[in-house]
Amino acid sequence: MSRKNQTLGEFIIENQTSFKYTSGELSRLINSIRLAAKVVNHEVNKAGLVDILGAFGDTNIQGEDQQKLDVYANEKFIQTLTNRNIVCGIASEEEDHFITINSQDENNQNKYIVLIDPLDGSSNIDVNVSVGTIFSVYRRVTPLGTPVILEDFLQKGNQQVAAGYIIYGTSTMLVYTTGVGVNGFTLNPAIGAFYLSHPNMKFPEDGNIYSVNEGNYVHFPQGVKDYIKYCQMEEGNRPYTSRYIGSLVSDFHRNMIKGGIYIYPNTSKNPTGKLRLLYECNPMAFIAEQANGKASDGFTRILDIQPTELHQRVPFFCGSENMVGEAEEFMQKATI
Ligand code: AHM
Ligand code: MG
Repeated sequence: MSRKNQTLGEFIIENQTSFKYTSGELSRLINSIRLAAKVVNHEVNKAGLVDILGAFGDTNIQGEDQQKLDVYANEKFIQTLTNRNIVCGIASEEEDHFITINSQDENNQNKYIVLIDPLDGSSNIDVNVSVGTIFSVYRRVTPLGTPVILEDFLQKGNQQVAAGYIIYGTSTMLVYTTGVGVNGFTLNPAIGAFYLSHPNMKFPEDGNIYSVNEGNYVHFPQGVKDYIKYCQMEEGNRPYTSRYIGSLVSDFHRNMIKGGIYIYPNTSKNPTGKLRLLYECNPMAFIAEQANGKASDGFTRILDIQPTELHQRVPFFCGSENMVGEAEEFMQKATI
């Protein structure tokens, strides 16, 4: 159930019973992500003032060390999830190893683990272009009250309980799914509340936007080169238009609203692609599928890939169902 003008807090409470596992723990988890998002948003919005307040890495006027925003975001999300004692483990793009929480406490009955990319597309910050946070939630597979192990994190994407992203853009939005559709909430900065602005988001089945870093064209596999040429041909509703922000969350968000495909393929420079399976591709793939879209590595469904490493990379094709399907056909044909 959802209605416009509902706040995220109200939505979480009203929809708690539609979660698969209803102990209230997942609601508290989403609530703490909401809180950290607001704190990080505040800091991201000040990024343009670095020349006035001091550059990152410098000491600010209060004598405090300025931090890089991705490091700051990482700390805030980890702190919030740890302080509220909500999860038993966290893995982050910013950390080499996963973090165990209250591992010695056998009374720790927390069952969720979180994987997070605290600030994705961070090369865009200095130039005032949108960035995002991506998160993914699983139930642990090892027994409650024991320290988490790598196996808890290396689960297939189809086991996700929740996933979402925060986009720090012209407006700040939190978009998430718990496996019953996708809902988007926009922050009203005047009062610090997220309001349901985009209920039940869906990818159009088809679209005319392709998002890929064409600067890498010569390094792309033949199937992707052929697909791009197809996008550029004058037939049907083609040529398509090209839009590439270089910030996965923003490119994905636009494509979900307007219809389009995002591609980050393997290249001769990055033979397994650039994006990370566990905290970039899996959460976005879960959201995409919940919004009638599709996500693949060019051949296989992203959510069915068995992870083998925490920071594993995969090629990523994601967006409107028909467009991803067509791109896959080009990939297949090129291997024959
Ligand atoms: P990051 O995790 O280092 O920020 O990299 C991920 C980002 C994505 O948001 C974006 O789509 C992609 O890298 C852009 O890469 P490129 O500059 O190679 O096109
Ligand atoms: Mg990233």
